[in-house]
Amino acid sequence: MALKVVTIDDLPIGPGDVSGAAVSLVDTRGLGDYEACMGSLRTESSAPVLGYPSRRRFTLDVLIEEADRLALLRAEARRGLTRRPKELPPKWFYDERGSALFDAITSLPEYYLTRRERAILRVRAAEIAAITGARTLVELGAGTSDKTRLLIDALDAAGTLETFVPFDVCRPALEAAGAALLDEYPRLAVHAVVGDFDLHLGEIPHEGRTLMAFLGSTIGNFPVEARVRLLGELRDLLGAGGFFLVGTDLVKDRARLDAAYNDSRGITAAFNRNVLRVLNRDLDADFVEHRFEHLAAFDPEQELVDIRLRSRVEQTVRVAALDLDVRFAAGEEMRTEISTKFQREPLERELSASGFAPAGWWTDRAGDFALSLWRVG
Ligand code: SAH
Ligand code: AVI
Repeated sequence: MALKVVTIDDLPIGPGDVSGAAVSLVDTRGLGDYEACMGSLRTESSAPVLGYPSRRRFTLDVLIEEADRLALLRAEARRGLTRRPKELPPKWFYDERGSALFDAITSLPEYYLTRRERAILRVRAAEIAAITGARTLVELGAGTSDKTRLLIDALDAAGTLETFVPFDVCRPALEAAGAALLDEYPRLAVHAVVGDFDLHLGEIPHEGRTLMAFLGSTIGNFPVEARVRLLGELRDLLGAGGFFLVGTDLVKDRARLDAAYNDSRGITAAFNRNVLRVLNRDLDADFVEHRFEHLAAFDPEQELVDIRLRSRVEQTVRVAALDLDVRFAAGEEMRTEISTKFQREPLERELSASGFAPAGWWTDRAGDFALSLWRVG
């Protein structure tokens, strides 16, 4: 697959200019319409503003363009819908609507993960900044980078941070977050990268002492073999002396886990079914959402929450872009995500085996969630 890198450089500078330009980048584009996006980009620099560096930069590298994204979706949907049991990778949840639904999940009363991780970061960010002295902060699966601001604040206060590199498959999320960050951090360069964990990790730019953060327990969405592969790639990318900070949800009482993925307002169900909308829109499919039921249950043997869509009826779905008719039996289940829950010792063994040495382990007071820091040996 040919990948083209588009770099948007040197957006206007100064507090008013930057926020205005960045917001208009997001607002004026047909989101998801990448051609229109490219057409609306401006490259200009204006006079220095007192108290600000003479040039500030917002760079957006697009490692996966729309045509490549659609080709990948076609390949992964064909593979997933024709195998038994059927399965779809979770990356396809995250169009603009899916990212907004995930954001809504993070404030649900049942979904404790985000609050717990934020609580740890509030207390530990300064310590993490002191240990790492990072000049570059990379964030994998950055989304809104909301909690990450605690790390940025601490690294900024320590005076080491120069560049923030949010990496995500969801371009609208990166654009919105980039706009806000430029406004909030006048000294920070933001180099956002639109890419896929499975394809583009090796192309993430980073200079000097680097801290790579993978928050939210997104690492738990990888099956174990893919997770081990990912850790090896991150170790190689970081090189000796690089730091890896990872958020992991911990094994706990089954009822709380089940509740976290079956919220009473149905937001998680809508998030799960969003993948069907993505297939309808991008592959000209005719899934009817209410014919699929959201299922999520903790599997204590595998220590993961298994997230699926179950066909309520026998039905055939047409996926026109694949020239494919997909038959679902009544009650047939299709896996859309796993969310692994971790324990300290096995996780330490896995990271050590991948070449990382422990540099910090912190949990919230209830012991629900862990944030751990690792140094490449
Ligand atoms: N880090 C944030 C968001 C977590 S949601 C938090 O802690 O709250 C998971 C994020 O990973 C989403 O923003 C999604 O777009 C991104 N993501 C999922 N699969 C991806 C993939 N294959 N490649 C790159 N990003 C991916
Ligand atoms: C992004 N990821 C860590 C979330 C999780 O908890 O596994 C995604 C999610 N799926 C359903 N609710 C939240």
